[in-house]
Amino acid sequence: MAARKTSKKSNISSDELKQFYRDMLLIRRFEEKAGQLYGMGLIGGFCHLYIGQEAVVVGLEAATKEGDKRVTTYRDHGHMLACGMNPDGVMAELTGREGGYSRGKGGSMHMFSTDKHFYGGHGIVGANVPLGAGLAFSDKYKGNDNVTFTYFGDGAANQGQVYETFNMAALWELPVIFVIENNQYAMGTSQKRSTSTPDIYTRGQAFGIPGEAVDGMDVLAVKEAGEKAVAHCRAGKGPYILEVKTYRYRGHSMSDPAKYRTREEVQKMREEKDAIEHVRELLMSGNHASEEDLKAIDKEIKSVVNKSADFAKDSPEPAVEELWTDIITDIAPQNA
Ligand SMILES: Cc1ncc(C[n+]2csc(CCOP(=O)(O)OP(=O)(O)O)c2C)c(N)n1
Ligand SMILES: [Mg+2]
Repeated sequence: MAARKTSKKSNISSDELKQFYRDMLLIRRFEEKAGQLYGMGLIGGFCHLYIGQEAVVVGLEAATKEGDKRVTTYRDHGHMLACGMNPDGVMAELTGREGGYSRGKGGSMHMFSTDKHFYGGHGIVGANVPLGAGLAFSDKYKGNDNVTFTYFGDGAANQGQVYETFNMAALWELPVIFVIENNQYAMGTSQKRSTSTPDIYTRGQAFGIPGEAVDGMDVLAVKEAGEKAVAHCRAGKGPYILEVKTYRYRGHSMSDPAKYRTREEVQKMREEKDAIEHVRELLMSGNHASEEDLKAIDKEIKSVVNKSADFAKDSPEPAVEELWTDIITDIAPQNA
C-alpha cells in the first residue's frame, strides 16, 4: 500500500489499534460471508454490503459513550456489529430465521436494538435523517448529554428532508452529528454527476451548522474528527456535520452489475487506501503486533463469523403464526 499521511494522533495504544483492526476485520469478514450466503440463496431480498467503508463506523463508534444513539440506512450490518450487536442475531436476520434481531421478519434493512441504542436500518433514502434529529430531541428534552449519530449517503444528501432537518436541528440546538458517508456513488450515479458541490459538509453553513470533511479510509482520523464533533454536541452547541470520504468496493447491492465504474478504479482504492491494510501496517511498523498476533486475530474473527453463519443456518424459519405478531393494527386471520 502506498504511504499516506495519517492523523496526527500517534500516541494511540497498541490495544486500541488492535481493537480497530479486530472491529474492522469483523465487519469485512462478516460481509464477505453474507455475500457468500446470498450467492447460495440463503439470503434473499435486498442486501447492501459495507465492504470498504469499515473505518467510518469503527472510528466514530470509538468516540461514543454509553447512551449515545445511532440511526442509519440500509447499508447497516457494519453499524450493528460496530455498536456491539451480536453477529449471530444479525446473520440469522439476514437469512430470515427466528434467531434474528427481528425474528426473521425484517431482513437486512430492518434490525433494531434498543439495548445498543441502534435505531435501524432504514430503506427509504433520507428518511432516517429526521428520525435522527428526533432521537437527539429526546435526549435534549430529557436533559442528558448524549448525542445521536445520524448516518446517510452522498446521494441522500441531495434530499429536501435533510435540509428541513438541518434547519430544525440548528434552531433547537439538537445534539445530533450528521455523518455523510460519501462513498462517491448513489447506486450507479457518480457524485460528479449528481452533486453541485463536491464538499457536502459545507451545506450546513446556511443553517449555521459547522462541518468538516475527514478521510474515511483512516480510522484514526475518523475517530479524532468524531471526538471533536461529539465534544461540540455534548457541550450543548447544537448539531455538527461530518462528511466522511470513503469508498465501497462492492456493488450498491447484490444485484448491481457495477458498469458505471472501472475495475481499475476499485482496484486502485483497494491497493492504495484500504483502511484495514492501513491499520495492519501501523501495527507492524510500530511494533504493536507481530505477524503471529495478527494471524491469531484473523483466526478469532473467522471463527466468530463462521459461528454466526452456523447459528443462522441452524435457526428455524419463523412460525407461520409470526405473520400476525408485531403489526400495528390488531388484525386476526379471517378464515384461518
Ligand atoms: C426515497 C427513495 N428514493 C430512491 C430509493 C432507491 N435508492 C436506494 S439506495 C439509493 C442510492 C442512495 O445513495 P447514497 O445516499 O449515496 O447511499 P449509498 O447507497 O451509497 O450508501 C437509491 C436512489 C430509495 N430507497 N428511497
Ligand atoms: Mg453513496
